Amino acid sequence: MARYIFHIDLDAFFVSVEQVLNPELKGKPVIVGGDPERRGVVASAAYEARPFGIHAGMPSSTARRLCPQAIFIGSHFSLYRDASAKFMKILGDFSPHIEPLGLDEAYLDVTGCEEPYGSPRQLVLAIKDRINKELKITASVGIATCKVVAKIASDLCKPDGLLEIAPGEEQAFLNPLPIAKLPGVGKKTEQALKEMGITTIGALAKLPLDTINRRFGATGTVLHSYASGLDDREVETPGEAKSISQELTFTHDTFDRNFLEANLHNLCQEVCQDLRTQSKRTKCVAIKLRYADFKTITRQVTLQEASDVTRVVFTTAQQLLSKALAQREEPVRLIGIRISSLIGEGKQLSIFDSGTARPEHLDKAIDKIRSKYGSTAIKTGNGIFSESNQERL
Ligand code: DCP
Ligand code: CA
Repeated sequence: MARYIFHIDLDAFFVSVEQVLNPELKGKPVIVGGDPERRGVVASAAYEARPFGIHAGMPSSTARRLCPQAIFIGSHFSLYRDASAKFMKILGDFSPHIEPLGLDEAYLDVTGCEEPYGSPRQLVLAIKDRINKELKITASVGIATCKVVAKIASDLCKPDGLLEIAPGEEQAFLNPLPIAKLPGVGKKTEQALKEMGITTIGALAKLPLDTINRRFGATGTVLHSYASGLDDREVETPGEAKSISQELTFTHDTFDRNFLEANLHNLCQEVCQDLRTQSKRTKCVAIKLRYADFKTITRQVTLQEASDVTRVVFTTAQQLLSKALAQREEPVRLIGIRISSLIGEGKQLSIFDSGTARPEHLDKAIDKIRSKYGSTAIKTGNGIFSESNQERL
């Protein structure tokens, strides 16, 4: 299953909060920011003021010159902080994987959470509805398989928009867009790229990586992958240990499913042992496959219930592997596992849990032996396999 990532951004945030408190301001060219008489700057502009060329960061005096009928209001930060807290709480009700960015925007990884709603789009509509009802503010949402594409999509559909970029459509969506739409491209980079004849995201993606690296160094690599719609950054919930991952590159590329599964099992055992050592459980399991042609995919799923049981993580990873292998028939050169959205201990054991209690005991016994005698000392049935075709990176 591909990832579903939302980028959610409230429209004209400071202005919208002011308009909720004073409905007379609705539909008018309101500007929240510093006093035009005192060299203040615009913090937020209503959409009604934007056709005049007004944007955040502009001197308020310029804004007044461009739009004399604009209504200027000073900032009230405690109001914006309260609205922001309510906004984040609403998002948290829809997915545990939430990464706030500032007061009025956030990434949400909803992979697996969309099922009860029917589709990611329906889930977005439910979120927008809650925000509308509880905050009386509109939001714009981008849906994509990665952060960078979701962010660009939400920006393009403002205000009160919803733009979904289907898996596989990323490059076609990005190609015609002006280079300044790519996160990470500021004024200076935009100018430097223009001097190289690059004005669209598509043109940047087509440029050989060497050329862009020579000019921009490591930043160039990142921009080049973003322009190609490639971004495997996770949605990182603050305060949580980010993730635990392990991967293995094979000496020879392989089609052999049993071999892949056996190695996947060993990797699961390792990450789960780490997880248990940290007294944590995981809510999210992802696998990574790199094919002979270096194309790399990740597939991830959210568990119904957090777990630290190797069997649970392995069974989930095995299902992801089966789906991925069914979708692409290419020899595999690397396999990896990542568990994320880690949460602390506190599981309440129920009397009905006897089914899962046994694997937990087995895990404990295996952890003990492996930590005493090393990771090759014991493997369960799934993991017994030749290790001559493995190379750890
Ligand atoms: N902000 C600010 N100064 C800036 C940019 C933003 O004080 N230079 C504040 C005011 C904005 C809030 O941060 O309301 C969110 O910033 P956004 O860039 O998301 O802008 P808006 O929410 O106002 O508008 P948009 O609808 O384009 O998101
Ligand atoms: Ca905003």
